[in-house]
Amino acid sequence: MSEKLLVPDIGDFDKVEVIELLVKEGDEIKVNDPIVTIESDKSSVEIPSTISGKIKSISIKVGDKVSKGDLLLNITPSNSSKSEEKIIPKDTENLIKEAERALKENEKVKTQSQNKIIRQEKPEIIQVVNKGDIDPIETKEWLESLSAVIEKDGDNRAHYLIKELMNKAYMEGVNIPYTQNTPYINTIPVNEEQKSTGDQNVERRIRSLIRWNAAAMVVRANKKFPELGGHIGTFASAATLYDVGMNHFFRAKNNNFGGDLVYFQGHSAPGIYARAFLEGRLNEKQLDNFRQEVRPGGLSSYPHPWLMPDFWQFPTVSMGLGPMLAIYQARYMKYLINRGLIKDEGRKVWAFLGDGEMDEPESLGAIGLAAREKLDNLIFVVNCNLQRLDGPVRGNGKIIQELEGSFRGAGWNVIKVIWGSYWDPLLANDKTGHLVKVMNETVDGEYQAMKARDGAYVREKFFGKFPETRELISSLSDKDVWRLNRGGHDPHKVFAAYDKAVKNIGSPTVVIAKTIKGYGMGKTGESVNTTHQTKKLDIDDLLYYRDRFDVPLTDEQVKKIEYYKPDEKSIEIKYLKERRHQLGGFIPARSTFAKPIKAPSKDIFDNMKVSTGEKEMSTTMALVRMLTNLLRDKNVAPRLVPIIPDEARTFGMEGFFQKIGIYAHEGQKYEPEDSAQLSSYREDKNGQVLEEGINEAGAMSSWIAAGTSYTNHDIEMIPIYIFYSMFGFQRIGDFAWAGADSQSRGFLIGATAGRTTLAGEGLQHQDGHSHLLASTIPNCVTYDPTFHYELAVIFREGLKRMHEKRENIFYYITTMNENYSHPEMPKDKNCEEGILRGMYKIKEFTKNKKTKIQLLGSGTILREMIKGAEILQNEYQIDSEIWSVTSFNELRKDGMEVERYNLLNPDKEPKKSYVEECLGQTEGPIMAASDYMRINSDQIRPYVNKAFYSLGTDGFGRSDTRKNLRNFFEVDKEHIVAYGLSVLAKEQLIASKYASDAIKKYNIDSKKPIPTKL
Ligand SMILES: Cc1ncc(C[n+]2csc(CCOP(=O)(O)OP(=O)(O)O)c2C)c(N)n1
Ligand SMILES: [Mg+2]
Repeated sequence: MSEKLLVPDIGDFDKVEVIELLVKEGDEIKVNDPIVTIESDKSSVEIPSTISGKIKSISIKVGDKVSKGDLLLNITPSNSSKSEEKIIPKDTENLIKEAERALKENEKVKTQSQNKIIRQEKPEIIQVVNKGDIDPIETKEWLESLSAVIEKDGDNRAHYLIKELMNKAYMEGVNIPYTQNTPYINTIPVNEEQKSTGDQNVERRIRSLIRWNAAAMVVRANKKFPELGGHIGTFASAATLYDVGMNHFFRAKNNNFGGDLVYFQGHSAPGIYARAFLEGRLNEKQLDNFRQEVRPGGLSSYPHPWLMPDFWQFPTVSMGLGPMLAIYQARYMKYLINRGLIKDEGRKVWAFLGDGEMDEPESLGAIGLAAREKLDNLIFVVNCNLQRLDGPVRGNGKIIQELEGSFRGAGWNVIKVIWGSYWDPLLANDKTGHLVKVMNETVDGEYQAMKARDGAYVREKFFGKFPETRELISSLSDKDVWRLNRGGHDPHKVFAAYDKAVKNIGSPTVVIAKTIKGYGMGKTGESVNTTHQTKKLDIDDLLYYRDRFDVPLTDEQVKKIEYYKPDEKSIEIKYLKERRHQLGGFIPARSTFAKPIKAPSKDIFDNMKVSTGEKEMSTTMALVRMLTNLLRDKNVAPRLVPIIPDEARTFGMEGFFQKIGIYAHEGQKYEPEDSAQLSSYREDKNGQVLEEGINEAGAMSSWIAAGTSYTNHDIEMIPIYIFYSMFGFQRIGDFAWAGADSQSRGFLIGATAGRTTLAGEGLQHQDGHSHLLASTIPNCVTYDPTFHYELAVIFREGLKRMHEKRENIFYYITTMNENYSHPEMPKDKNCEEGILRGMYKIKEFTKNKKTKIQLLGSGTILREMIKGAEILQNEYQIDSEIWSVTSFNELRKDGMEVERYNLLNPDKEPKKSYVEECLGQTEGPIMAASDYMRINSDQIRPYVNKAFYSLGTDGFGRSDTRKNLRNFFEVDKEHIVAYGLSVLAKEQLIASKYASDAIKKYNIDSKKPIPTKL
């Protein structure tokens, strides 16, 4: 007799290709041996055998498409497979022994404790005996005393006594920390719950329609184009959490109020669209274009202000960014209030987060700051559905308890919403404490499994743990047991939690709500490990979902997956609109009423257009000078937000401490050590500098908050975040991307830039690629200026474009710490235009009128170019034109656009790229160099119809002097001369011996490996 091995449940996938056969007929296989590899468009997996035996026949071949239930193999089971089952492996044997031993121990404790309890005289409340309680009677006496205190003198007195006891214990040497955790029950006692004034029946109906439409839009989109994807499970679990907020708490921006700011969890987007549909803000056609944004009118997959600029405010879907951005948003709101730039209207920042998301280091990374800064305008709602994408968040533990400990330890107000109202009577009747004990001891893996089963299972596995708990539900049917709801799905509990959260003063609040992933999705989607990726529901699932939430659609309509929108005059629509009307309008909505900032007059920058003469300075210093000048401009000064992560002294900005002060919400409570000094460390409640400490991610979050002030606070601000360039994009690239999506406007200054310009610091500090990283962001405008006047022209234009004309771009400018003198700005009338477009001719060497080379230099390496050109002219009779390239990135953007135009318009007169305009008519080959990787200058290679060579700093940095580093990376004047001659020889413009001689003369080792290999 043979047995059949079938394709097991492979989740969402259907017709998946077999790409590998790992067995052949006649093979002896064992259970778990891999049989075939199948591959979908997302992943490949092996299918293991569930039978031991000899393969009789194979029914599939490579290239076949298989689905669940298809036949893979016929196997003749081996006799041994049965006996195998009986053999208990050694490890298992030990485990069993250990478990039995533990059981016996438990028995012992139980009987001992029972004996002790029996000795008592019928106590009213029997304390559940905890393991390790050596004297339960004494415990009981203490607890009764505490109860008496609570009854007589109230909570505060009890709390005070406990605190004193803990202090005393500590002083007596009991050095065991106490937990930050409370029992696994709701934080707000039933008698303290604020009741909602809403009509619960109507709200439930509205919520059901939102649930339905959210699921329908995902299913419809995927029916049309299965590649589109989408999520049902996240919103299904969070619907109540959002709805209570939407109906009662989130206040919109309008003429009278600045608006609460809500960070929606990215994967909940369908639910937010579904509500907007009922509100009449989106139509069916738009819902049908979910995730189809290429043609205008589609809805973005997730919250993306760039793609839906009137709707979404905050990009949150890269998990972990939302929590941090929200914290810094709340902090920035207080900054604006304390600086007197906006009114204090009691606005709140709400952030909705996933429990899996809390594992991102960024998620918890700034909670200390939120507490320290007393951000009582901040409310986190963590949706604890106990699952993330692959499985449980904490199968063996309890995510809610873990988060409670972290947040309370950091100083937050913690509100746990674990159990729904149906549990209230059970908890009230839990006189023995056994129910709370089970709640405490059940791990999340079990909680999840229970919700994937049914009431009978819960009765047995949860309540069945003790006779007392079994008894508690003896009068409930399995259906009733199944209905015992989780707190996050209970609008009463959620309302009470939000009510407490918004009234809390002096600390941020986290609402930790327990829910079910895929709530209501039934067997295919509720609480199962694959819930997250469910984007298709079959007809039975849809019918179940309709019935589960009483959606008034016929079977036919369900089969067509129709949306449901009640009539405008229906109670539901009227109610929903009225609620939003009361709360000031619709949410989310993105708008701006900020006034532009007039760019400062040219003369503010004039002193940067004259030569510095003998005076040497770095571009970082020039920048600080310029900022100091700007602080004198009455329009610009108050709007500047200098942001520095503990490097003000490195950049020479300590002068700002006194001048404009460091923002500190509590002012300065101490006399600083350096109080006598001019640039003494000065903290101030209305300080202007955001001194972020060693915290680039936080600093970038502040920059984003300030850069989007124009929409979130209706005031245009000019954030200038100055950082070590190496710790910029490379460190916080994802935040920069989110900042771009958010349409942030402002300056990022990569200071101490350049692989060879920041000398001694070494490999992890020396940046030779930040421009390339910046170039990946479409709306980031980048510059690598050499001279102070270039910086001035660029900066002024930036102010104008971003803050006067309100273009949604941001600037990345590198500045260096090498000191040199800066020349006067060339008088050429096209110079400014050239600086801004990316290159201009800065110098020409024409003495010899024979052979010529075009030299392009950027940043500090431009100066090596100029020095090299002097040598070429004086020692080798080579003329040259020197071009200062302020931005290879900008040149490339222009080149791409022009090239594309020419290709799309073959019949028209071709346009010239700016690079071609500059270099097209010039004489000689081109050699470019920068303090960045060669690919930086190579970007313009396609747009020059000439021989093009580039030098750059590819490879790991290392500490040494600038001179040695430039020699090592071959971007010093000597290499420029030698390579320049070699280029000319290659182009057959001079004899090769000149190049060979120069290589010898400058001791250039032609056998040295390229620095990328060193
Ligand atoms: C930085 C980042 N990594 C990975 C993902 C992919 N991803 C999307 S949702 C998800 C699971 C989310 O789980 P959880 O935070 O618990 O949210 P839930 O959907 O359960 O509410 C993952 C891993 C992402 N969006 N962002
Ligand atoms: Mg989750």
